[in-house]
Amino acid sequence: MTSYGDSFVEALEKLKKHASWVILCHENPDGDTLGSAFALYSLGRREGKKVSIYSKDDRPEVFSFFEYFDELRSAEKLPPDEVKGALLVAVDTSTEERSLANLPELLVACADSVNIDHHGDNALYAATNLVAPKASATAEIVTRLMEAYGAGITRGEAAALYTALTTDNGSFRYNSTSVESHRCAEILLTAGAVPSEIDDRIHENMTEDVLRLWGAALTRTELFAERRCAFFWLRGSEISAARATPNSLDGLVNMLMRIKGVKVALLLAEIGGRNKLSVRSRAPYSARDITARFGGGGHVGAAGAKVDGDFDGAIARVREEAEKYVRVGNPAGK
Ligand SMILES: [Mn+2]
Repeated sequence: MTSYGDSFVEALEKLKKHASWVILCHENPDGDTLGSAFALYSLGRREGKKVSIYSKDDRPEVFSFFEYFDELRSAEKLPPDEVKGALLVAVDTSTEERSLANLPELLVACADSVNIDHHGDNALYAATNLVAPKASATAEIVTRLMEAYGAGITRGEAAALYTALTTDNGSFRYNSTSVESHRCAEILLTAGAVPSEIDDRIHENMTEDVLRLWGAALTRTELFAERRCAFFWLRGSEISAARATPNSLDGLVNMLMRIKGVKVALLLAEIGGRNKLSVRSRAPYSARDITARFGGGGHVGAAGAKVDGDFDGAIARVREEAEKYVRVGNPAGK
């Protein structure tokens, strides 16, 4: 079973008790928030509950193989009446800002709320906060919740959860991967998830233009701070010319970690008019501490932020802050 403690039991009781669930994914939804949400959505439907899923941003097509994919609705805000009498379930969402724009209002209007997440900097904004920073994906927690729920896990739910798990822990390669990650994989494979099929959908699915876009980024790799930092960037014009979605850049920043000796990897991409910074790190450095300098956050080893200002200014600031951080700031990391 599990060692998630009282909040796990509480979340489970609330899921069982409420006849209506409103499931919320984080902005720019990724595999983990979507896979976890769709698995819960499917369980709710099987249990005869009234369920809905929302996210601020559009659904990435790469996950279109999820059952009920078309049921996800994009909304900047929800009318509070929409959550009246319902259990609000936020998945993989560390802060209220990453959810729908009026989450604080929805938290007041709903019958009850559960926040299921694995970000160590989660702001604990719900009535029940089931937050497990050691989990390599929110999907690990949801897998255990579904197991404990006692209604089984269907093949479709297993595929969604396995996708969530493997996209968040880098196909079981990142240092977040644990015995529990593999135990969850065992549960999901037993329930019918097929890893090779899922990997084909997620990774062997790039357009030629996006592959060349990755190439453009890789070609301009810069190393600094005694080659401990690696950095590249992509302009909005390049991203739109390749018809790339934010999800088609997933995993790109990790390529920099393949360079021998690199401890901090940084990608700055101009997406939807914002300068999006993605950072990866290995000990003793903390990606989260670097992104915190720009008002962002995430995990110790993987974090993100939005950098204000024009793109060229943002490039300069990222380089400067990362260099300062690695050379003089917090070299002990966390
Ligand atoms: Mn996650």
